[in-house]
Amino acid sequence: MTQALKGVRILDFTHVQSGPTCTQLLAWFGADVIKVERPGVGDITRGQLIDVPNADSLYFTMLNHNKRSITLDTKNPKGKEVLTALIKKCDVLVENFGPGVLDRMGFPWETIQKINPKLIVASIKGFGPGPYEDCKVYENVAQCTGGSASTTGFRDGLPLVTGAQIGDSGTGLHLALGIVTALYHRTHSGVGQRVTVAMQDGVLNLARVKLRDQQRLAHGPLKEYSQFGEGIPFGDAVPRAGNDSGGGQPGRILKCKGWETDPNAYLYFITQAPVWEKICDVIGEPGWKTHPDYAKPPARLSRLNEIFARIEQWTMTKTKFEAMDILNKDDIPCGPILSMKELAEDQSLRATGTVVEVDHPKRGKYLSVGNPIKLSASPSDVKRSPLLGEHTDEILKQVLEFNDSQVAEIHASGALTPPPKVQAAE
Ligand code: CAO
Repeated sequence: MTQALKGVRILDFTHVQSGPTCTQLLAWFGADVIKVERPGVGDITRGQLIDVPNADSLYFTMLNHNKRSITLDTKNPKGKEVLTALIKKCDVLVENFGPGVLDRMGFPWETIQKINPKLIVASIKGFGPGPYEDCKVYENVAQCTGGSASTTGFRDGLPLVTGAQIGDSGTGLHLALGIVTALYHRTHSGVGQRVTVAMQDGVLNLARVKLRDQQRLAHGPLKEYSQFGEGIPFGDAVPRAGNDSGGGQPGRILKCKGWETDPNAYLYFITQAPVWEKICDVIGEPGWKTHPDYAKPPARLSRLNEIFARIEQWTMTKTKFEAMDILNKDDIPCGPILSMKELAEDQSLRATGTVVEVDHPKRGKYLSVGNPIKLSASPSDVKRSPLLGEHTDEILKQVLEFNDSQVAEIHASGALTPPPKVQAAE
């Protein structure tokens, strides 16, 4: 079996989370990803949230699998020569520098196109063209400016950011799709193009059901929101909806047995209309199957608090896993709130490669999330992240075909640092 992106070479100028998510996916699909890092420093995340002394952080290792690392000072004249040579040899350049950085380095799009007209240049920025285009952006800023935070949390509480990194990793996913689309386009056009994704746009794309609700507000209250049943009027913007389901089938998070001491003893329960009669039987309310206040979905909308309180009386008698087993037998959609501990220990996720154990020469074994996208003819093999500059000489010789004296000259220029020696963790 060959890997889907075998033969594609990526010049990876990404750092922190958004860009590295994208290039890691491409590497998992078989692309040769060459990560260019600043000599001595590297991707700033190597040294952030350190848990094992002298080892790259999990923040870095979990976002940079299957890549090669070269150090290069792109502000050094010799470094610029090496970068130019790399641009000639690569299919895609991916970057998520702050606005204008690539131009200031001396590599604006026009220059890159002249060096290699087939190169695809893919960028993540915080905002697209407009009043904020020059702003630097991190994850939570994107969540706040993309419509997620204003619609997350409880109606009478603060806007909330989510644990899922929709601003960074979400935008990285969008960019990866843009890159493979541009690569496909190049197979018949023969030319490269620019691919850009703004983090604000990526988050808004993921929050599109809330823009749907914004427009529905003009035609009346949002009846599936809890506040409708509570008689609380809507304002002119989509409110925060707590744990209400974002779709047409009402749902809530309900307590399960043990909730008093276990912060994750909860279950998401959806009162899907086609299985309403089964729900009534399970919770011991057979009368609700025919009662005009409960039998049909529109009648239930103003009574959701009462209905979910009754369902919760039932879920509180079961653990989240017992409830899941009982409800699944009747095709009632539900899901336990799984902690990170439970996910880390989940054997089925290990079996599919979604959770993988990786060995690292400086930190030993650690867990990571593997490739969540499964291709039947192109499986992903997760390899550890590179040490800073681990492949510098290998790339200079193998990819750029420099001879020993040319490599020595580049080293002497101070444009890069010698590769580290790799030794197994003790
Ligand atoms: N050699 C020499 N210089 C290098 C270099 C290299 N290999 N790699 C980077 N640099 C320099 C850049 O040239 C730049 O210098 P100038 O400002 O003098 O032109 C400098 O490093 C800083 O680059 P930056 O602006 O990208 O980095 P930052 O740490 O100041 O900001 C971030 C980080 C993430 C806020 C910014 O890159 C950004 O807004 N990126 C776009 C949005 C994004 O992806 N955000 C998500 C990040 S993940 O949460």
